[in-house]
Amino acid sequence: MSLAEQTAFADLTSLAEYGAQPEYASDAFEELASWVRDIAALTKPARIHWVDGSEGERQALLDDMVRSGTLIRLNDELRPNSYLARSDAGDVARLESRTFIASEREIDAGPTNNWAEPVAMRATLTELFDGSMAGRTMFVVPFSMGKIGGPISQLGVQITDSPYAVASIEIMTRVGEDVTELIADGAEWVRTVHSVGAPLEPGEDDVAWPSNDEKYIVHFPDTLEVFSYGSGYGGNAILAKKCYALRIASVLGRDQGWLAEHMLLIRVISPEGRAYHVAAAFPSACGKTNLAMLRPTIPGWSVETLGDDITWIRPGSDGRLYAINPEAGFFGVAPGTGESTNVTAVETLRENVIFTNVALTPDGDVWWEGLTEEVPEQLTDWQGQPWTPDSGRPAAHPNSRFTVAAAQAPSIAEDWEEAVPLDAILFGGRRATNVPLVAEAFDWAHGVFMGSTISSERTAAAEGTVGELRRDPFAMMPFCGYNMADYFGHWVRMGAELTNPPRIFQVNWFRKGDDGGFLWPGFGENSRVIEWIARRLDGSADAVETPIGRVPSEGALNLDGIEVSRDDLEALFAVDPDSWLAEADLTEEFYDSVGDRVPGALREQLQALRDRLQTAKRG
Ligand code: GTP
Ligand code: SPV
Ligand code: MN
Repeated sequence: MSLAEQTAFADLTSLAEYGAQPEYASDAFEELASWVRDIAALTKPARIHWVDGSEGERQALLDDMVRSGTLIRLNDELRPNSYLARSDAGDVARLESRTFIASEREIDAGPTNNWAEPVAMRATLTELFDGSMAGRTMFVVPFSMGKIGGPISQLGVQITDSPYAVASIEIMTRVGEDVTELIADGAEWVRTVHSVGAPLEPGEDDVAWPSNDEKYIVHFPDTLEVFSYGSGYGGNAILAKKCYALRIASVLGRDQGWLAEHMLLIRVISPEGRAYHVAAAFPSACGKTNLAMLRPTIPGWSVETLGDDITWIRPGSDGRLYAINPEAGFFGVAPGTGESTNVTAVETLRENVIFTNVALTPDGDVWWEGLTEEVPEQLTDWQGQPWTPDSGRPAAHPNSRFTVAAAQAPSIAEDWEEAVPLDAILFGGRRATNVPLVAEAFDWAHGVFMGSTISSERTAAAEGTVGELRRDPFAMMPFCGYNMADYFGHWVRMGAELTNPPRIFQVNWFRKGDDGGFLWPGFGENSRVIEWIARRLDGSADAVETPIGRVPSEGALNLDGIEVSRDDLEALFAVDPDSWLAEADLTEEFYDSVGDRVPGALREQLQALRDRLQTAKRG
C-alpha cells in the first residue's frame, strides 16, 4: 500500500466527537474554565477542544494531522502506528536567545538569563497572542509531571493551537481527565500558553508546519506562568518539559527546598544484585538518553532506565536525596542512535513513535545518520527533498528527534514511576581536552564546584555554533529559572542538610586524541566507568588523588575485553596542571560574570584547586 493510499484510509474516527468541556461544579474548576475563556478571548480560535487523553481522541488527532499533511504515516508493517513530522526549516531547535525570564526583579533572573520586565513583556505578549489562533483549534491539555496524584508530582495545563504539540505532550506527560479532576478538587497547577503564531484567514490553506519568524518563550516565575509564541519545536512547544519541569520547577525548588535538574536517572545493578541509583547531568545532546539506556558490555551488570532528561530531587527524612523522573516519554536525539551505539533505543522505537525531521526511506520507514552502518542509496531528506549519499548534506537534521513513551523501553524499570534514593550524581559534558574520563569529587562542596564549572562544546540542540566551548553549569545554563549564583548556593545548602548525600563524579566520554578521534569507545563501554563508580560507593575500588579529584588507580578500571592502548589510557586520565590553571582562570572569569552572589564556598573551592595545581606543578 502506498503512503497516499494509507492516508486516504486513515480517516476512521473524527476529532469532533471529542473535546467537550468537562463538567465540574467547583470554584477550582471554574478558575480553570475562566482562564481558558480569557485566553480564548485573546487568541480568538475557531473552536476550543478540551483534551480528555482517551485512545480514541489520540488516534483521531493523529489521523487529522495525516489528513492535513502535518504528519506522514509510516509504513505500518515496518513501523507500526508511527509518524513523521517535518518542521519548518527555521524552526528546528530550542532558541535560547528568544527565551526570557520575566521575574519581578532583574536580579532574580540573573546575568545568565535574558530578563524581561514583566509588565512590558505582558503587553508584548498580549499584542502577539491577540488573534494568534484565528482559524485554528485551541486545545486545552491538562497534564501531570510525575504519576497522577503522586507525592512529588506537579500539575499543569497547556493551551496550544498545535495538534502536533498535543500529540507530543500526550507522550511526554500524563494527560487526561484524571488531571482535570485533581484540579477541580483544588490541586495547584501551572498555566502554560502556546501558539505557533500563524492565524488563518477564512478559507486560507494551512501549511504542514505553521510557525512564526518572531519567537518568544517567556516564563513568569512569580506567578508560575509560561507563554510561548512562534515555534512548534520540542522544548519551545512542549511547555511541560524545559519551561515547566526545569525553569519554573527550579524556582519552586529554590523556594521549597528541592532540586529540578537536567539529569537522566538510572538504576545500576551489580553482579551481586546490589542496586545503585545514579543521576547524571550532561548538557543537551551530550549523552543522557544514551546513558539512560545503557546496555553494559561487562558481564553481570545491568542498567534499568528511570528517566532520560529531567530529574526532580527531594531530601527524605532519612538524610538522603530521593529522585523521580517527572516525564512519561523520551524526546531523544535521532542521529547517532543505532544498533551499535544504543540497541535499547532502536528497540524502543519499533512502534508508536512520532519522528521529527528524520529522513524517509522509499518504503515508508525512517532513517538517520548512524541508524545503520550502511547508508541507503535513496532517501527523502528531512526537508522533503530527494537525497542520495552524494548530496553532500545530512539526510536527517542534526537535531532531529523521536518522541516515544518511556514505558515502551525494554530497559524501563518496573517501578520507574516511584521515587528512588540517590547514590551518585554525575556531571559531564563534551570536552575534547583536559577533562579526564572520570574523577570523583572529594566531598559535596567539591562536587558542587565541579557541577558549577562544567563547560561543553555546543551541539545542535539549540541555536549557536556547533563545537564552540561554552559554560554550562550543572547542564542548566539554558534551564535555570532564576539567578545562577543563587542556584549554586541552593546546591551548597542542600548538601549541608544531608546526613547521607550522594557521592559526586565528573565524567567525559568525549576526550580526543592527537588524531582527532575519541579516546574512549563510549556508549555500552561506559558501563566500565559506571562499574568503577559503583565500586567506589561500596568501598571496593581504588583511586588516586589528582588536583582535580580522585581517578581510578592503575588496574581499577575494568578494561577486560576492550582494546585501549596504554597511551590512550594515559591521555584519557592526564591532568595537566598548566591547562588546569588556565581553566581555573576562566572559572574565575565565569564566576565574576555570574555575579557577586556566587557562594564563598565555591570561591574557596577554586582557591583550593589552584593550590593543589601549584603543588602538583612544583612536585
Ligand atoms: P538532549 O535530549 O538534547 O538533552 O540530549 P542527551 O543528553 O540525551 O544526548 P543523547 O544521549 O541523545 O546523545 C546525543 C549525541 O551524543 C548522539 O548523537 C549520541 O550518539 C552521542 N553520544 C552519546 N553517548 C556517547 C558516547 O558515550 N560517546 C560518543 N562518542 N558519543 C555519544
Ligand atoms: C534539550 O535540548 O536539552 C532537549 C530537547 O532535551 S528540548 O526538549 O527541545 O529542549
Ligand atoms: Mn535535554
